[in-house]
Amino acid sequence: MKLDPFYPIVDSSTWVARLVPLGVKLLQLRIKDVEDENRLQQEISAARKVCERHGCQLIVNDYWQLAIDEACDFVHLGQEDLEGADLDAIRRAGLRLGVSTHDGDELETALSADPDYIALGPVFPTSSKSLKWEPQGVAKVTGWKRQVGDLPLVAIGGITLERAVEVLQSGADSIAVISDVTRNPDPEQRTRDWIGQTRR
Ligand code: TZP
Ligand code: MG
Repeated sequence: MKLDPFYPIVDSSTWVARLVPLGVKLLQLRIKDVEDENRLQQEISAARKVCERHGCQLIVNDYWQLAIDEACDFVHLGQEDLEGADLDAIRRAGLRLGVSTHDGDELETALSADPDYIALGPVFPTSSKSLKWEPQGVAKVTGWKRQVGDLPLVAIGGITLERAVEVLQSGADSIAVISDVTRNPDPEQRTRDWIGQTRR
């Protein structure tokens, strides 16, 4: 399976509606500040509709049951989510799975879940998430890619468009990015630039 090299992460269906029509083909909805189940479902459902209309694969962070209910494409889980998630149910529903990793032990745990991609981060310093791991650097991306072989590798953390070529050349199949797009003064133009400069 191939992943699009540009993998933006956004926190609302409003962002999905802004960016996906520009040609984004892979996107994660990562909602961290909503607890109301109905609202979460509405957000995921709205994102799903936009993605479906534009041929974009939708990855839902954390909310695997809602992702199944809304027939999304992927679920993305952190290490801490793996135990509480019904991985068989995710598979049976035909969804794919991505798992975050930050070190060798986590890579082993992630691989035992038989994921469809592995994410490694943070590659560079990031202010979008507080993490106990130091920036991993691009050499680690190369090492991870050697270990996962054909399994797609997503690099995340502090990656800007200016760093994208180096990260892809280091072995990443795809780059997940939050702030370089959503905190850019012109997120739409930045999205077009990412697509233009990364699409194979
Ligand atoms: N996981 C590891 S780094 C990170 C996440 C969610 C944040 C990435 O955001 P940014 O703004 O692209 O550095
Ligand atoms: Mg999580």
